[in-house]
Amino acid sequence: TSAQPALAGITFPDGFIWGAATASYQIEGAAREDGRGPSIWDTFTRTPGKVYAGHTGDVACDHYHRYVEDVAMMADLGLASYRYSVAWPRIQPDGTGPVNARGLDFYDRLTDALLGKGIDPVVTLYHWDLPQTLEDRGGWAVRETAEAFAEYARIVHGRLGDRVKTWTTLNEPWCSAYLGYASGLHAPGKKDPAATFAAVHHLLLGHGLAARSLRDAGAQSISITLNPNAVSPVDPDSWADREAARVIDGLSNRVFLDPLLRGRYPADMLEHMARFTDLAYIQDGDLKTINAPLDMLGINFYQPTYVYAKPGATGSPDQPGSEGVGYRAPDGPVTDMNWLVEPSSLTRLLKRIHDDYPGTALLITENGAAYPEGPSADGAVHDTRRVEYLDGHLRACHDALAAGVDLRGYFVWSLMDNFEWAEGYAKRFGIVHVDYSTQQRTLKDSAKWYRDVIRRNGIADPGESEG
Ligand code: PNW
Repeated sequence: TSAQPALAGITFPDGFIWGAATASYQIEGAAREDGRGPSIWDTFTRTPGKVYAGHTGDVACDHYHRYVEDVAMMADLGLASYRYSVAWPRIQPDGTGPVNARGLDFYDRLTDALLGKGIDPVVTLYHWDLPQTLEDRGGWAVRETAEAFAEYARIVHGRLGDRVKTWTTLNEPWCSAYLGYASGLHAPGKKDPAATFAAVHHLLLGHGLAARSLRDAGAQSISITLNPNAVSPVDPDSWADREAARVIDGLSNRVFLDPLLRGRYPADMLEHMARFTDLAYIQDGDLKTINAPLDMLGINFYQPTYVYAKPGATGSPDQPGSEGVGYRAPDGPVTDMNWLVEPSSLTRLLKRIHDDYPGTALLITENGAAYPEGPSADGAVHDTRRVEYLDGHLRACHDALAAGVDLRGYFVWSLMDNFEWAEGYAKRFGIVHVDYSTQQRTLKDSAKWYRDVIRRNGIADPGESEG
């Protein structure tokens, strides 16, 4: 293997939460079972040309039938916490109206299985599987979806709230709005800038209304997970490059962070959105609702972005308003997604959020890397680069803690290989390998390494013997 740099061991604070994350559509399968209704991802995966090789989540990791075995595997890894998401179309097949008890039963069984092994569930209410009926009525571009989401949140909390302490409303609203309604790379596959910004607002409003439902129902910890863009200017000495970075920061980060944590849209973003929409969807009181108190902010982090001023450039299709911005291609090691590996950018991002939005407890709700390694002749999966990726990013978290950032825990993405959205099953993010023909799970070297990290609450000095 490659020469390891001589790094000292590190230890995390007592009570630092060690977890792993998944999402319903990516692992469950059982897409037509027990009364589940269709979601926008069922529709999207059946639209030719949208998903790699026509892959769908119909079977995925068959977790719906194998959750007992999967929870045992989590216990074997020593996870303190597991972040799963609830499929809205299992709970309300049409997005509103009648509740499907068999859908709730599944999450009830899963939650009990986790607690039975001493694993604390962190429940995400929306990880992208919107009931198709709601999309047919306008999806996140309309206010009714935000209102329906709050009702759905109340229903799920009503069933699980006696056992689930930590609730996350939305996963990565940037992806839902921009990949779903601007570039169309994700479901529902629209390319409509006006709908994109209406979706931003209604996702935020849905969060705020759901946070209120959850708070009223007595939920202990309420959060939202964002995927903040760790964007920097290619040339920090160039005013134009810094301006390009500020625009992308607004579109990606401040448009969510400011309403959530300061109760207002940034002035430059209001101006920007007004180029595409009339802003009439922002109603009196909405920002107060969106600014509901948060107990934690979830951060998903994968890679940094470097931008520069590029007059005349069309910008990024998933970012309406990024005209004139150039994106630098990765200029270092990349993962199988062609995402740049640069752990220091995570430290920088965490410090920035801590400085600009003080008093917010942070939680890494996803971090990980796609690499293709599968079982080798010895039966093991030697995913050395994933171990290095995770090692580097945990050290970056530790650096942020040392700088005073209130970081409460870390969830690796993902517990196991799964349906990677537009990439289908071609990209593997798991610390556990899944053989999709047999559904066999095999711990990769990274899973064994992570188990050791959890056990010692830190990373071993490479001089120390393992185990
Ligand atoms: C996140 N992008 O998705 C999601 O929360 C996970 O479900 C997903 O599997 C994971 O990261 C890995 O991709 C993203 O294009 C998908 O910038 C795409 C982007 C960002 C995050």
